[in-house]
Amino acid sequence: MELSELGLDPWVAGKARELCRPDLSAARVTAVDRGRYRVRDQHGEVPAELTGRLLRLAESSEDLPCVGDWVCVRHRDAGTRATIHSVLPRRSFLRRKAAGRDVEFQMIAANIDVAFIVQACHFDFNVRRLERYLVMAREGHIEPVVMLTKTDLVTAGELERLIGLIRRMGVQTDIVCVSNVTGEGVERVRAQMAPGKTYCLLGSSGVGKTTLINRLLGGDSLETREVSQTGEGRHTTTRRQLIVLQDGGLLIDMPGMRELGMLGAGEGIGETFADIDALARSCRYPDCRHGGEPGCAVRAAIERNELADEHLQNYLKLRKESEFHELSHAERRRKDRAFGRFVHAHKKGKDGEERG
Ligand SMILES: Nc1nc2c(ncn2[C@@H]2O[C@H](COP(=O)(O)OP(=O)(O)OP(=O)(O)O)[C@@H](O)[C@H]2O)c(=O)[nH]1
Ligand SMILES: [Mg+2]
Ligand SMILES: [Zn+2]
Repeated sequence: MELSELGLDPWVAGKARELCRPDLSAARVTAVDRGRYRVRDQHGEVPAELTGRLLRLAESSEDLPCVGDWVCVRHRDAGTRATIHSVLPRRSFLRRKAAGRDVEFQMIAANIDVAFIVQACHFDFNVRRLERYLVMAREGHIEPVVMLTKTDLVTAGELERLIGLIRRMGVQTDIVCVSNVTGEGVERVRAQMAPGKTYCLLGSSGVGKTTLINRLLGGDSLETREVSQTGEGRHTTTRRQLIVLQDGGLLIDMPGMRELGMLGAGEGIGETFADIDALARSCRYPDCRHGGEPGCAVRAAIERNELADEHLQNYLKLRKESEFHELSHAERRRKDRAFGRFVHAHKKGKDGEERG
């Protein structure tokens, strides 16, 4: 399998030529499971570990490889294992705020072209959560597509209603509907996926992500939940892995997300709420918070029933969270850098040979 079939594009290929010299080669991280990695290149897939140097130089978990990353490796033991020496720059990424109060980001996956934001029509459907995922994808420069699963559990009328709710929130992305039970829509998903492009399935536990991948693979090679459940309970998929489909598309399966922390960047928010941003340009005050100021064009649109109030509320909430994280993230980065300089100076002074 050529590296381009594994998703290597000219931009990353250029980075690889520059950074994997002189005796390393490029490979893609296909699985991550608590510190254990697998990488794949034109020779096949092998287990891999990080060099001590990579671990030492990492300032935060964001600097460590995640599934979908391109890395520079050296093969060992007659090509049966590899060591990962560095992570190539990411073209796109999915990340979230790590659990806990600390402001640190956790990389979920990298170098993805399209993220399917998956919600089940039954029990799981929630437009606010959907918007959060849309922001998350766009912030990481990934094109989102909404996917509704388990359509076999609702009537056609109910499905129409759900799609209407999504559209009412100003969501203009594609919406695909599938049932893994009847197979409806599965071929449409397959047709949307191009060879050498990377896709991921993002959504709560139990919505049918792995079941869909199995259907696309035409078998049941991946573990799914035995009995049909409502979405509560344990996670079936526990590791993130990149799967190569027969038609050449690359698909990342991941565990459902329990906690969807908010990420930095107003960028993703701006794109997801483009309708509000456009209206806001006509507000009387340039710094209007749309909280009842006179001449507010956003409020006026809600009054005219052209904009859902819930959509605005979600926007205001996400923007507030985002501003908070932006600030604390910047603050933390600054401290980290100061700390890094301290360690560096300290090492230089104390033991000059501690290097590499
Ligand atoms: N009725 C119905 N049930 C489905 C459909 N797709 C999946 N299921 C069932 O939903 C349950 C959960 O499916 P999984 O594929 O394991 O869900 P998942 O999204 O991979 O869950 P995690 O791995 O925990 O994140 C299983 O019992 C499936 O059989 C569907 O389209 N319709
Ligand atoms: Mg799964
Ligand atoms: Zn306003």
